[in-house]
Amino acid sequence: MGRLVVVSNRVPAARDRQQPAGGLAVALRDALSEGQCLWFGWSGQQIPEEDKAEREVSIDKVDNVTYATIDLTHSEFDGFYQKYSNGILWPLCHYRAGLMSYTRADREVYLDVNQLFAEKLLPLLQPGDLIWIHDYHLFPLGQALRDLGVTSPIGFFLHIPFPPWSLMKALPGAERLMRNMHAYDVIGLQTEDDARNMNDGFSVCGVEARAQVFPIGIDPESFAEQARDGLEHAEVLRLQESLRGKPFIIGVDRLDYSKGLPERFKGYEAFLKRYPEHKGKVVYLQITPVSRGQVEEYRLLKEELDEAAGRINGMYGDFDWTPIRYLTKPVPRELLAGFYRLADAALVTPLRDGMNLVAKEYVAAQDGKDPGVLILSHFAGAAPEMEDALLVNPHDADEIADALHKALTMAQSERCDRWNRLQPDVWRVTAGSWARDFIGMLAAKVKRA
Ligand code: GDG
Repeated sequence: MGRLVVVSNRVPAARDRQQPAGGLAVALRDALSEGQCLWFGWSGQQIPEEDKAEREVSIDKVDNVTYATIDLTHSEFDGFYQKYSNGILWPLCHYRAGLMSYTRADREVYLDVNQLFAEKLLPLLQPGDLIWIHDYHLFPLGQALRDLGVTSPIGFFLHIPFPPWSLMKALPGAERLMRNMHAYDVIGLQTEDDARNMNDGFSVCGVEARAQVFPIGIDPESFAEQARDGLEHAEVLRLQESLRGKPFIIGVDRLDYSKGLPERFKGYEAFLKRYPEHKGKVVYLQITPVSRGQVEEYRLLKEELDEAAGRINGMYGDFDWTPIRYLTKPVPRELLAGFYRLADAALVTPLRDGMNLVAKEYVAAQDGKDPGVLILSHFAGAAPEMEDALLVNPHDADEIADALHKALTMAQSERCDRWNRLQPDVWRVTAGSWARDFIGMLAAKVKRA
């Protein structure tokens, strides 16, 4: 099999290259462990406009993986990453066209940065490479590479949802985006719904391309091991002591409007109101590290959540009880695994999500003899694989409230039954199987003439 070339907006920072800490690096760990690999993308650094002409790709080789990165100028970062990728494509793909603020100028910057990626990657490519491009930042990159004469197989995986064409066409230039997808030999999406939506778009636009389903997973063995070892960490023990045997609910989400956090807080409030027997007894820890803090929508969301947590704690709390423990700093991964293990229930209630790995991590972290209960939104990509969770509509606060009550009063035998039915898929559809399936499909593509 040829050399694997991964292209993504962000490339792991130098400090995370020896031991990947999360995200794509963990998902690709197996795939990157064999043969020579190249990983190309943005360095995470911004440079002044005047340094643009002299910028060069910087190369760092760690074992068999070569990391090749380029810097972006402030205006490229702003137009390509903040405005077009995160201010237009992200909301639209999460069915929130109303949040999208489109300008033609941002689209130009997005296309220019994709062109820049193609031009900087081109000299690094070798015959026989398999090129795997990731996510919405880089939709047009495949076509840009083809235009430069690249004939290697190129695959594209979209980590986030793809909306129905009737919604997608709200994007000016949507048809061109679809036509450019023709450049890819393999197009992967998370769920049947997403693949159907994209394929409908292809039919409407007359594009001969086909999206297929490659659901992503986690590395359940190592996550379960981290969770088992969790109690060796002083911080996990400190959390356990602070609970004093009280029922414990956990939520873990990047701060993002797709994750349904204000709706979740409303659900928790409805739970306290309608099931007052839990007041003073239950502990809910919401871990929400701030992301994309420079984008206006995210700043507003943070204010809304800060306000809601403060209000709920003021209204329902007592001198010896805080209804929501709300953190906006990240928690180290090994502690997170231990925290999940302690939790009697997890709230995973996105309004829309490509997959949602937290749902899978929570299941992997449980002790099968006395497992906690997963409360999961119908609108997470993980929902079709996880029907033995308590599935809820995140827009219905009372449904979240009922699910919380049900989870915290559920008999151990039912918790075990549900977990025993959830566990096999979490172990079967993993990060490793996802990457293997995708790369296998890509390798099977005959070289274009
Ligand atoms: C995109 C798609 C798709 C969160 N807080 C902390 C922390 N996390 C970790 C979780 C989990 C990861 O971040 C989040 O993954 P998700 O899948 O839930 O969501 P996105 O970041 O939106 O990812 C998504 C995914 O791509 C993969 O294709 O599933 O649908 O939106 O691993 O544990 N990790 C640590 N501290 C935190 O505070 N260490």
